[in-house]
Amino acid sequence: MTISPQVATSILPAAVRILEANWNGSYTLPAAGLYPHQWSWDSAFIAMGLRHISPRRAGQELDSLLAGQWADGRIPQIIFDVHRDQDYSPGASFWRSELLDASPDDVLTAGLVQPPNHAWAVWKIHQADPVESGRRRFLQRAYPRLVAWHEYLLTRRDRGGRGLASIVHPWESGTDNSPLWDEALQAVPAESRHTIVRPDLLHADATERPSHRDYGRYFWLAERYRDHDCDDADADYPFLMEDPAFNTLLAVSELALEKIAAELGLDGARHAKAAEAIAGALEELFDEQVGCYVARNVCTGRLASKATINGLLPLLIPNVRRRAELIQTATGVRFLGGASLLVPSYDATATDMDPQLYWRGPAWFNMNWMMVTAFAQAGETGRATELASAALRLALDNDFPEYVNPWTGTPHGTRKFSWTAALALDLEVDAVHGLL
Ligand code: 2M8
Repeated sequence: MTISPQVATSILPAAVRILEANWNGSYTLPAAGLYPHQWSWDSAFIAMGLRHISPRRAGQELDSLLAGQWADGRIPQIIFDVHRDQDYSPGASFWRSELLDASPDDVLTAGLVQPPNHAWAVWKIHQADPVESGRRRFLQRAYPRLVAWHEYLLTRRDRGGRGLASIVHPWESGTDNSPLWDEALQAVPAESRHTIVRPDLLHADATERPSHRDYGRYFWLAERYRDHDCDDADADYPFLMEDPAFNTLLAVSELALEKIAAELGLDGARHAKAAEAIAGALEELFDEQVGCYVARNVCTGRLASKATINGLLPLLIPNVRRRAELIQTATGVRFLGGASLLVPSYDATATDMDPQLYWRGPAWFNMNWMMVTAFAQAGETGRATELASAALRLALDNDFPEYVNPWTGTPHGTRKFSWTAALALDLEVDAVHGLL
């Protein structure tokens, strides 16, 4: 991969400065102002970059996340810093996890989860320094916890009974206000009992964040889930979605568990089988009309027939059956073919695509990093290189923004965003080692 010498020499110090500034002693804040706690899938992405600076610290990042795991196996969406409860909503005082037996005693957490990219991260951290990892018994400690996490998702969360995990809230997808959830959210009342405060709007423009109406529904769902003790047994719960991105990460993480098991001298065959079963079940979510995978509403059985970045991510699964169609869609007018610098989060041809509104159009660095990996894996090295170069340049030129306009590169959301810095660092290291 060719990256300009100026970018190559500037990414490392600039990214390290951000990761240092956002490190709070045992984990990395996604962004100091907007996101003042530990977020689940952020930590895994951040650790994938941190491993290049300090494999030990990358391990600590995951250790502190796993300390928040519940007895039922779930890894929570957020582990709260109680000193900053007023800085983010909903916080620890909303979730009241201390009242539930299944939650840990010593940390307060949200009841929801986020996409399962953790085993993938754990394996990468181990590979960065197997000696250090071995000394800390990192894999030995993480493996049973990760197995319990996946078991939770494939049992309690298989609400559709088809071998895919369901999300119970848009926040669980990580792509909060993606158009994939619009139709299903119509069944959710827009008024919550909780008074909604929006500390997020102190740090990002209201035109770039989910609306107050979206928040009404988010809080209504969160209250309903919390008030049912977060037990996943609420028969009439109105929002259950099978997300192709969430389930892709579960399959990719099962493949990582296979490798971790082998490293520990255990039989990893069941993990390979689980990955294959998830990939097989995902096939039912392929939508010929839009040329990618879509989400299924478990409550109604309907498919949300929209082309989003979530639906391209199954390209990360080795031997995915629809590889050719996915590459065609990703490089066609709906995504990169529309003269985009980076892959947008939503169909560039959709009339409601908004290039600056959160997960309804802008390009995100974690998603583009996964697309670089997917293209490289599929043998599309030219694409991978081009995308990685654009991501590195846009990250560096714009102070590592949360997301950008995919056509112009204009930055949006918060800046000095940890996963942007960490994943840019990872891309640069791969580039330097000729891995792209
Ligand atoms: C965003 O989500 C949080 C809720 O989890 C929010 O909007 O307040 C999403 O971009 C999510 O993917 C990310 O993990 C989180 C923290 O960076 O922010």
